[in-house]
Amino acid sequence: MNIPSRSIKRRRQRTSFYAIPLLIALEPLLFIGLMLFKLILFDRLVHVPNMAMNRDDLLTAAGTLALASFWTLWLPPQGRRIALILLNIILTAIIYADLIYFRYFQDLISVPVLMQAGQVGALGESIGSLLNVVDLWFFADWLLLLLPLAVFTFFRIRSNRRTPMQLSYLKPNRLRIAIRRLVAGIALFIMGFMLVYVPVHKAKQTWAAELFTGNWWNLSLYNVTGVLGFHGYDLYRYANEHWFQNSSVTAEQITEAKQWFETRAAQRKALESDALFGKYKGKNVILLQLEAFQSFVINQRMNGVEVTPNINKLIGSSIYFSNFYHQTAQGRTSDADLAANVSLQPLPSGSVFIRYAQHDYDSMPQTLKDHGYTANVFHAYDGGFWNRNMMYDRLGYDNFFSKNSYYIDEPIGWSLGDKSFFKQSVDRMVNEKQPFYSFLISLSSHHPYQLPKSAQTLDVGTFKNTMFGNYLEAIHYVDAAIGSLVEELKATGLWDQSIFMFYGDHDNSIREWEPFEAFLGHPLNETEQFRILKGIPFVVHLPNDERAGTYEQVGGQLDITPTVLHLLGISSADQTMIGTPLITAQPDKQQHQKRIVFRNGAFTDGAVLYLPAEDGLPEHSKCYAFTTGEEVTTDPTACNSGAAAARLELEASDLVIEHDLVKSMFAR
Ligand code: GP9
Ligand code: MN
Repeated sequence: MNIPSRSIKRRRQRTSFYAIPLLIALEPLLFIGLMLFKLILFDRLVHVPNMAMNRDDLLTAAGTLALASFWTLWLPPQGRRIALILLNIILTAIIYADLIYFRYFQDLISVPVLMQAGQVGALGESIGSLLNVVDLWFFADWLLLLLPLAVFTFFRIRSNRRTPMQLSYLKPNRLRIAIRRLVAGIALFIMGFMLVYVPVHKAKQTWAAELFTGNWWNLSLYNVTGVLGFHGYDLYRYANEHWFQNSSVTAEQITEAKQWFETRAAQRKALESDALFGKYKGKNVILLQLEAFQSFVINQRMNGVEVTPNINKLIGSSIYFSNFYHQTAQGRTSDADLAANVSLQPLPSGSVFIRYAQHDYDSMPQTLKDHGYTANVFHAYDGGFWNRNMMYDRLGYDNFFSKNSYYIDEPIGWSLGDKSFFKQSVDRMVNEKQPFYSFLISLSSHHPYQLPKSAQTLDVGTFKNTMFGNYLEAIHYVDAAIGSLVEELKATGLWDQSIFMFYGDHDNSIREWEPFEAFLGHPLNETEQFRILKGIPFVVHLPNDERAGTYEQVGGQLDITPTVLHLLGISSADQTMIGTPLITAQPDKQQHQKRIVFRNGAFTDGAVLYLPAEDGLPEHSKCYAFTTGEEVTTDPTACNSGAAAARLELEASDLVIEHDLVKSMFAR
């Protein structure tokens, strides 16, 4: 055997001093470069408006790749190469799966999606149409680089195994190599961490303060963290909520919740002898959820012109609840949807649609389907928003018609104008098997309420070009859209065959009271402010204009499903719901026992309004007379029992949602 001279050995060792770290870094850098190309390609192909990848996003993406691969630097050369090849294959598969999923659902795959079979299964039939030739770029490196590299590594390992002694002289001090690998790995980790942490932290401090708490859309997370960052966070979120958080629930808690829901169900059961129970059996149900539609605009005029002329007219032939309130929290539109269709309280943080879409619920669509109805939901926006694709599948709808199902022939705000949205939705309803339940979610009156010039038809005077003025214009437009919708339903003959209803989802997020006071013409005390902030219309039109009138009894979104089931004669005595029917033959009789509970613990029963203190101290809470707004001083305990009952309602609701106990509350 040829033993190299001492000087040759030294030269080789010197070369390896520089070459080894370089070699160590070269392959991960190549890996990061290749994967960055795929992430950019992904971003171009999904093409989310206002979210195109910029230079900062590119650095964040490089950071996530560094975090995914830093540990490979601790492995010996062949091991590192194999690990990087495997990592490339896995990450490419994830990115490409996301792309396919996005093309269908306008959303990214999350852990709950994978747990919910129906969701991914829906892709099956359309998979062919979701593939594109340009996608081959995702796999080009596999062919040109990885395959030859894998073959090379394979033969290298084999020859090394055969002649281990021949190369041994090349190995300088093993300890030194190990230290270099360790340092290189740690350096890459720190670099990756900083590249991800700094921009995410900056976003959280500025425009995306609620990014991780009240998250509403996977794509908004993607916009900050990139696709791999999103999956990292999604995994963490799932593990935290399902495995690490104290998820134990005691038998005593379950018994208390059971008793609570049984008592509420018994109240509904007692009303089954009511004359209106089942009076509208078999009728279609058309329910509209109107974006940011508050009730303070109803029956008001601007410079002599009615702000909501069509609704005012409709109220004349419908049941109008003038003391009806939204019960939403951070989950905004999705909370309203949950309240109205599931009759449970929203969570104190985040949205049930996002956090617990894999749990079971007693929902209006499913219950109606169990009674022979077809149930469809219509909303002309991206199906992934508020995790609707998943949640609607879970709630039992037959179809979710999202943005892809509509022609955007009247672009307004985020998407399609409500006029065209309603029109196109009715076109579908006409061909639907009856009886049906149609749930329509409008969008044109979404913050910041900026309508195209052609749709601004209300003279808002001094409010012109203010947020409040824009809001009034948007409301006026939505009112006109409802007017056309009612005409359309009458023309198709569906009007008399249906219970037609609408309600607002939440307030308009305008927090200064001056424009409200100027509009209403008087100053507003705390009770009035609360009632305006939470007040939304609830209008129910029954066939033949039956029972039309204005009803002052208090009600809230959680009462919508029980009200519908009552009219249709479907028992909800074994359903885990909080609300009670609002439309009964003798509504006044019920009034004294009705309590509308809000997420922060506030409540009203029509006599008092209890507002808990923001600092949580009971002595700072307020108890007002509901109608006069005067603080109740005669009886300091007037709100105490109601406040305690409100807390019990919220606790029972949270318990069944978070621990997936809805279906186990009643023996069925
Ligand atoms: C979007 C719409 C708006 O699909 O429902 O949601 P919001 O921002 O009002 O919660
Ligand atoms: Mn909304």
